[in-house]
Amino acid sequence: MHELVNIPRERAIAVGVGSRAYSRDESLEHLDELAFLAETAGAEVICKIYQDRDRPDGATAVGRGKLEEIKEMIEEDKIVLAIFDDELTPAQMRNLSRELNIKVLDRTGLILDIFASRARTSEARLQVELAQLQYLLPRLSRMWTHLSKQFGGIGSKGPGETQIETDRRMVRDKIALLKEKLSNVAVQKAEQRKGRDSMQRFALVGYTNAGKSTLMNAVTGAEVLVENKLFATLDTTVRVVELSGNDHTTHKTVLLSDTVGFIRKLPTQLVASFRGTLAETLEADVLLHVVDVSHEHFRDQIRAVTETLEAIGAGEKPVIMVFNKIDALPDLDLVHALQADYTNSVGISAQRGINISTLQEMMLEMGDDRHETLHLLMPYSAMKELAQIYRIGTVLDRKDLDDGIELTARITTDEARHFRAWSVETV
Ligand SMILES: Nc1nc2c(ncn2[C@@H]2O[C@H](COP(=O)(O)OP(=O)(O)OP(=O)(O)O)[C@@H](O)[C@H]2O)c(=O)[nH]1
Ligand SMILES: [Mg+2]
Repeated sequence: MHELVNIPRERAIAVGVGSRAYSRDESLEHLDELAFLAETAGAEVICKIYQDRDRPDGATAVGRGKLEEIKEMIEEDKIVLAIFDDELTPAQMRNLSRELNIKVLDRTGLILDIFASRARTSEARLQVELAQLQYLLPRLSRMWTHLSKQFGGIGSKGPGETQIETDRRMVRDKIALLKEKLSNVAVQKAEQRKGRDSMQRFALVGYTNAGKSTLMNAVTGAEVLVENKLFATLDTTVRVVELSGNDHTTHKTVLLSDTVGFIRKLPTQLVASFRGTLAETLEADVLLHVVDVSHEHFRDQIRAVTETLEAIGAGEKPVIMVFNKIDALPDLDLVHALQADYTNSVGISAQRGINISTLQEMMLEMGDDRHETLHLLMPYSAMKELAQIYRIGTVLDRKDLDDGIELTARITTDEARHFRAWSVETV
């Protein structure tokens, strides 16, 4: 396991503020999740505090009285870090830092921190850096406006303003540079994917900690990092999976990808920056939505995942609902009820290997209208086209006959039209 250096076991307080958008229960659960996030980042959450309000206070998020209470707790418990659920405005952040006199973070800042310390591949690092700068940019500008107002005379620029312009330009230049680097990576990855386009693609999606990587390992024998931590996975792993039915007559080779998990209130900068990592999900033919049914609030998690999928433009894809961790349930009543609600679903335990073969059979039966199997008789003069099929498709069978090459190949429907002239009936 990697040591997290950003927040080394700092004693922290987690603060939640109600709003009309969520019920009290929901807000309290969000606060628990915030504490879990903080623990993942390496902090030690000493206490949690919650205030019911219609909306957060404009200046300090919590009200005056609550602020005093927090100050006392900080004093008594030697707390060095305050983490607020939801995003703080630059003004709130500034006021709270001054009032509490300790480090202040908000949910977005915390998630960005975790991502920054867990990013391993160069693509993930670039993506996190981009998200961090985009988070910083508006804060940078607003933080400085009061200065320029204070110092700037009528019609002339204040010293603050020149400084902010320089800073902003530097951040913007860096953002542009990162975007360019990322688009180069995207081109390379798209090139790599081309050769695999002959296979149907399945993507694991789901709330963080639902068990996606455990399932990936169970199905493919890959060794993806599994941890009881949020955001254990930040990159995408793709593996070839051979699926065969019980009767061994049906057979299909597909691709399965495992990627970063979702969480509610996922910072929009992060989602946008992670497009590269999410490319496999965006281009998948079928999504396997993994749900931790042993989690008390799994229905909220399903909703958060569905909303994120819609936000990234993957809301219309066919989905198999995979209800995981059934081994942790007292009985199977819940799973049966869920299976009645979701037609295309299965209850499994990725960890114990329960019902994995049922899931594989569902994947096998999942229709694939993007690909077709061609049976061709190609003349020996069509060597160029033959090579093309090898490059873009999967050759399932080949016989070199006197009058040409008999070929069975799996290929995208889009490409298939170029070869249909040589189609023959199978025997
Ligand atoms: N009881 C039980 N625990 C499971 C099962 N599957 C996974 N887990 C546990 O759930 C935790 C998270 O598993 P991961 O596979 O890392 O989850 P993930 O969805 O990949 O999480 P992120 O990569 O962080 O988004 C680990 O502690 C696993 O051991 C299961 O079927 N039953
Ligand atoms: Mg994972």
